Formats: sequence, C-alpha cells, structure tokens
Amino acid sequence: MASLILHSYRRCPFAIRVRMVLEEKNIPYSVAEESLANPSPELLALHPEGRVPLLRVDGRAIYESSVITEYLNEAYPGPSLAPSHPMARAEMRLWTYWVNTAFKADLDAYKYRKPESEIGTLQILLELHLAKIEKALEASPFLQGKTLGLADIHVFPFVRQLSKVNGVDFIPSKTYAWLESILARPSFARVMAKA
Ligand SMILES: N[C@@H](CCC(=O)N[C@@H](CS)C(=O)NCC(=O)O)C(=O)O
Repeated sequence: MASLILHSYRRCPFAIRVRMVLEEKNIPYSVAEESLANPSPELLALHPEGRVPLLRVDGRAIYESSVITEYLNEAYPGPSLAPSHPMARAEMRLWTYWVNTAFKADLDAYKYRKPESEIGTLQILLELHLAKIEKALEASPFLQGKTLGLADIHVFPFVRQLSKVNGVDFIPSKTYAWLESILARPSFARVMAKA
C-alpha cells in the first residue's frame, strides 16, 4: 500500500476536506503539520505556491483539495463518496466550484468585516447562499442524496467557519442540522484529534 503523507494545517478548511475523506475511507496516513507563515522546504519544493493541503503518495505529490479528494475516492476501496452518474458528478463539481468562489468570497468579506459598511448586504448574500444549501437539503439529508459525499465534504468546512463567526444566527434549520450531523461523525472527531 502506498505511504501517504498529508501536508496540512489544522484550521485550513481545504485540508479538513482531505482529512475527512481519509478518515471516512479509513485510509492510513500521516500528517506533516505546516505553518502557513513558514512552510517547510518539502512543501515549497513540491507546491508552486507552498500551499496546503498537499498529499505525498510514495514519491509523487498532488495538491488542490478537490483533486486530492477525488483521487483518494477513486484510488481507495470502500463505498464511493461520489455519485456514479456523470451529470450528478458534474453537479458535485459545481457545488465545489460555487463554494470555492461565490460562497467563500462573501464569507471572507463578512468574516473580516470588509468593508464594515457592507455587512448588511453581505449577510443578505450569505443568506441567499445558505438558501441554496437549504433547498438541496429539503430533498435529501445530504447535498446529493442519502449518504455523505464529496459535495458535503467540500462545502461543510466553510459553513462551519460561518457558524463560528460571532453573532451569526441566520443559518437555516436544515443546514444547521446537516452541519451538526457532519461535525458529530467519528471521522470529524478523528480529524480534529489528529492534526
Ligand atoms: N485551492 C486550494 C486552496 C488552498 C489554500 O488556500 N490553502 C491555504 C490555507 S487554508 C494556504 O495554504 N495558504 C498559504 C498561502 O496561500 O501561502 C485548495 O483547494 O487546496
């Protein structure tokens, strides 16, 4: 079996995605905890921007969280975390694209209060984003069906970040319950324990 080393940073939402997949699929791995301000020479040699997460697989390296999660899902046995139908797989990648771009941009602006005068508008934008998640969860307990999948794993670390911002009380009920159910999984407990 390949030896896996994940260059990670405990609080990084992108690294949490990868660690969730490793834990959900019970894949053995070790963590090289990085400092974002002072990345290791190994990371700098393997990643053009010195970012985490980066996964070393024997002598090779891959980065970009969703590239890593899809690789792990395909390369390792156990129930797949991706839907089998090509259209559903495309929709899974659209969830990822959307959270990486629109949701994250508004979340970061809201979190860092930039600009302060726009907080009300940013909250409305975030409420619209959350309504998209809530709508999906009206049809099924997870974003793409009955079981946890890569769409959930890619989206939840950012909803978790929002839930931790002081005074945020506008996460709709199904989205909140979905988040709580993921945070209560043994895999997430292991992710948090093993940084
Ligand atoms: N698109 C990348 C984003 C990774 C990313 O931005 N990681 C942050 C930590 S959460 C990082 O390494 N920042 C350090 C830097 O940009 O120099 C992914 O999906 O893996």
